[in-house]
Amino acid sequence: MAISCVLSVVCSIGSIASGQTRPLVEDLPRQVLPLFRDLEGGGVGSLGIVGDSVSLLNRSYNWHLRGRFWADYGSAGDGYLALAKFAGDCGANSVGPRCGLGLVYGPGSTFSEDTGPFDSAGESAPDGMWFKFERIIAPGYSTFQAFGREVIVHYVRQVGGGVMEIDVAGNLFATIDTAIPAGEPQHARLVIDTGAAGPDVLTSIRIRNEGAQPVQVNAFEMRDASPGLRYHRLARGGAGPLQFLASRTDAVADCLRSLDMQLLIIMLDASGAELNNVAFYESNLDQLVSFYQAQLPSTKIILMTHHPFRALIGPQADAILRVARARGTGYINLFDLFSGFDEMNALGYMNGVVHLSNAGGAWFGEYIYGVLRTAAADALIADFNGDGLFDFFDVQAFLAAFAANLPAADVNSDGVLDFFDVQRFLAALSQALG
Ligand SMILES: [Ca+2]
Ligand SMILES: [Ca+2]
Repeated sequence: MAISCVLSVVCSIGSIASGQTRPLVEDLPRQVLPLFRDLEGGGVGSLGIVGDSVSLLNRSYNWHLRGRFWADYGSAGDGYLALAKFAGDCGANSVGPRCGLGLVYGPGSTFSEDTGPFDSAGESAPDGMWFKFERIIAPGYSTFQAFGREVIVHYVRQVGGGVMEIDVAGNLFATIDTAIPAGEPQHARLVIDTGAAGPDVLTSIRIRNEGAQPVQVNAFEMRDASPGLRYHRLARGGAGPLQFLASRTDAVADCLRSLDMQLLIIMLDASGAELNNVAFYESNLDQLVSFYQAQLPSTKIILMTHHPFRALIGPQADAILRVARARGTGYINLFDLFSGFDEMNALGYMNGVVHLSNAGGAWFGEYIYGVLRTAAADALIADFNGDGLFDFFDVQAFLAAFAANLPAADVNSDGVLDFFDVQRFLAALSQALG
């Protein structure tokens, strides 16, 4: 770790009780390589964030982070977004970046809270959030406005499930019976080609249920045919690892696999019974990471601490680092970037005692994008032979290209092949190897 500190743009400053150093970042190049290789190659990058209210609310860092990706690589769509309470509050008129769907609630429509422990229906959703339609007096229905060329309806097939009719732009598109005869709830998808001309074009989608048996639809996943980043918000207010452990179901695993994520960022601090028990928090986080790794073997993972809005985040930042090292994930430490709430608040970065203002969201989004991009720049150079590994064969491939005077060896992109390319390659490899 010492060499990565010496060469890194961001270096270690925090310290933990044992006297060891708590780095600001660790083991990122390996984690970001698949995402950025696809983006740099003109493909689709799929990024998810499992988080709490800090990753749920409008104006927060995640939407600004997504915006930075979109500015550099384009938008491949708005991704997975729960059809829950909050979705309607952050559309085009939000103070921050757009982060929602347009919603027109109709009768018979009920939906989960966007915060707190997962209820039984929420255990079939990766973020615990759901929307239900059922006939009460009149048929149940709601209309949504969704972005992009494709809308994937993520719904649940279950015992007692009802029949939904889905209209797209005013025309009946599909009638689906969501009932199964027995067994645990299952995740299912309906793909709608909206015909929309781009990622910023809205299509009206109306779901209705004539019957008394409820239909559960968890989310829309908005996709576009254009290359770029697709961001999936998988966050639930007030939830820590303990609450997310309730989402270790087959339905959630199938849903997560369908998102094709190259990178998953997990940003959960302690909540509930974990608050004053770091060991319990650490154990729960470890089990949650273990679940994601088992279900998503090709998805890279980064564990990220919270900003230092309260001192309790410090010991959790150490616990997160231990889990990251044990599980082989990356690590981003936001806790040591500021001295605490007062400093962030004086800078205008806070909205209340926990959440980020739009300015704070922009600052942290920019910062996180910067460390991801820096790691990606190193990774893309270090994996010179493009096999996803950093090893001696990359050294061999680089030296061969350098000796043959190939443009690919101009890794510092200054149009000249010289010693500085060798230096840049070795620095990138050193970073990548950590
Ligand atoms: Ca390689
Ligand atoms: Ca050069």
